[in-house]
Amino acid sequence: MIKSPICELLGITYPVFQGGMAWIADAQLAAAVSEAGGLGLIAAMNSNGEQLREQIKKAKSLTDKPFGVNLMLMSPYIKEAVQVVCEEKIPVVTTGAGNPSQYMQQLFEHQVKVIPVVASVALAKMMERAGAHALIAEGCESGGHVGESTTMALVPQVVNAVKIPVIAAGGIANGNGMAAALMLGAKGVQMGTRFLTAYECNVHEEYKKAVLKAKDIDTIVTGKTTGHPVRALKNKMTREFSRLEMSGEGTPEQLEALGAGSLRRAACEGDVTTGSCMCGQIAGLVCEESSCQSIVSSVCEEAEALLKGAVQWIE
Ligand code: TUI
Repeated sequence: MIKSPICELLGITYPVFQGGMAWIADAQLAAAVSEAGGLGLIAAMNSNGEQLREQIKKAKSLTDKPFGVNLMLMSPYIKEAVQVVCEEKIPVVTTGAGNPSQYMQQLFEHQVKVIPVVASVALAKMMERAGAHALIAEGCESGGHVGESTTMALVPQVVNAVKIPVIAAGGIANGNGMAAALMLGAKGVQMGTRFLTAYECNVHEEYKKAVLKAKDIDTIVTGKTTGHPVRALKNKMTREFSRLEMSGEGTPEQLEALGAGSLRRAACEGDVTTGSCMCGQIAGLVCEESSCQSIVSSVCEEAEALLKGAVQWIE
């Protein structure tokens, strides 16, 4: 069985995190991933304090295993979310799309472990100095808000730069990806796209269908010119966004308006034409729906078999 120091740190069975997907990662998904032995995470992004508390209470009713909360640092409700996490004695948070420094002291005072998502060595070092318990190094293969570096290049450089455990994210959806991540020096993996088509994932059916249909080259990053680069499935909205962005025709206000509410429209209403289906480049590998239990255990079993078989390369 694959085990790593991150399992002991968090009291989980398998070193597999579920991505904190905004508008998607709810109590049901987080509880199912934690029940499967991984680390489930509720996305705080879409909720105010009371809505987040409700989701936390629901997850607690569905599992006795540890689960966490993902704090999206650009959220208008970030302060409330941190407060609720502390009050509800959540054992671990991951953070995304920014620098969580200003919230870390409060979280540490409430014994919350902090695992920031980083997209650069500079932020990784800063987070280690600030007391982070581990890091998630997320490459630009991932869906949603992305940095510049690929997982292949980012993970070993972050691993080299810090002493705390590093979790790899971006472009991982099966045992090959997990085995590769461990060989890059990661102590575990985070997957988002793979969990989009889990039975327990409440994302709209049309969004699931779009992910299942997607091929290797069906995602695109828009928003590089606005400072909010986001990877999503190519559709009418991303084509229009790209055209406005590339031609220089679109004003920042126009681009902002095109993006506003687009993830919620796709994830909750199933508008996969003018909504944003945030999704990673590995979508082409995600071809069936399955339970979180089978996702977590099959990815770990595949990785274990591959790692055991790797002696074939040694003479
Ligand atoms: O956060 C993510 N992925 C996300 S957040 C999100 S919500 C959203 N909705 C609509 C439009 C835009 C966003 C959807 N997907 N991943 C973690 C992540 N963090 N990836 C990259 C980073 C990151 C990038 C720069 C973290 C820190 C950073 O620098 C911060 C600094 O101040 O140095």
